Amino acid sequence: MKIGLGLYRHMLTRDYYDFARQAGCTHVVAHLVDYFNQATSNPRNNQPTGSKYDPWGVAGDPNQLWTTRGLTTLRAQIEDAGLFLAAIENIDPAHWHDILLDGPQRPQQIENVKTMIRRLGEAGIPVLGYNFSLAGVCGRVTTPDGRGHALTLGMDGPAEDVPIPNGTIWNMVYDRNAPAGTLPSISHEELWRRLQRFLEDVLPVAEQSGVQLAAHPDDPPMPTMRRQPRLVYQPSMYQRLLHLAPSRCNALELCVGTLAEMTEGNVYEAVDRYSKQGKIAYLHLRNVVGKVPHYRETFIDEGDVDMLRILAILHGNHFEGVIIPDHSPQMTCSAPWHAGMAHTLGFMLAAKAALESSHPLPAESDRDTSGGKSP
Ligand SMILES: [Mn+2]
Repeated sequence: MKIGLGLYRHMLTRDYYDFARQAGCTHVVAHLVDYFNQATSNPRNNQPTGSKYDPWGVAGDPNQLWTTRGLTTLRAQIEDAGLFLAAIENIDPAHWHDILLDGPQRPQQIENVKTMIRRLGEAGIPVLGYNFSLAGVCGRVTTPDGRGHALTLGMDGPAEDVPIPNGTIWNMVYDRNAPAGTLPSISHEELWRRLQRFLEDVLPVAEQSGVQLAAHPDDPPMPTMRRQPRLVYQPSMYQRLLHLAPSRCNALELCVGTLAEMTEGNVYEAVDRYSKQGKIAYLHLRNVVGKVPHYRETFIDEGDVDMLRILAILHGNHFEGVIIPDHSPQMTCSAPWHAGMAHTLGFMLAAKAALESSHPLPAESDRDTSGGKSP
């Protein structure tokens, strides 16, 4: 396993790369969507939060796709800092809202996604994380209920009171001039059909480009949020997603915290099952207490999940991919995001060292270990 750090768009700077190296990372996962754009209730020194029904921010420019040059420059800057760029996480709602909505711009937006996948391949970036969701990451509340009164996120019950307004998708505003009104509810089967069409349309380009598509589960994993269905809200539903479009490029952005919030199944069995299949492109690590619709995010060393057991399963299944911290509660200091990430990364480094010293994998010299070295 390799240890990385996820950086939001405004964090794609040398200072943050140096911080990642100092904290022991070899890899970076980069977000190009600016979740915080023009947001009122979404501070930049935390994960994107919004509030229970307030969106994160305003989506990007529909006419500005990621360019090969921009991606290549980003990769070079990260490598210049001594790190590898493992993945780009998430597609801008401005570029694919009508794929999610099955709207009139869908054909053009399928071309958008194909173009961006080709450009990722040209830039040598091997993974695109995505989250096929209408409501997106929403319905959560921030409370000072973490250890030591840390501010943390969770659910205080279902989020069905306020449907999604027109012009909003994936918890971001893509059309500020949309007519008043709300999105009509659709069925679970309709959403699965949209996902299948999407995968069938773009996976051939992903295969040609050498780019894996990696699906995040629905966070929070409720059957519905804001009166819209969700796809992967139980661990077994990841298997349905894999069966939907068999391809080496149909893979998972497995989120341990989200799986732990699910009401069925077992997070250890799920990590074992999907890592044995070789289907985890990269992994989010986060601990929680409780399950939907009542849970809260915790520090990595507390909570319901035995993180050493999760990492031992991955190690035992020879998982070679990148693991990044997901979210952390806010630590009380002048740099809450940095402190939370450094705390999580220290735990991950110690666990990795303990696993590798007590259970070294066989034939280490025969395996590709280049990810552990600087480029
Ligand atoms: Mn996650």
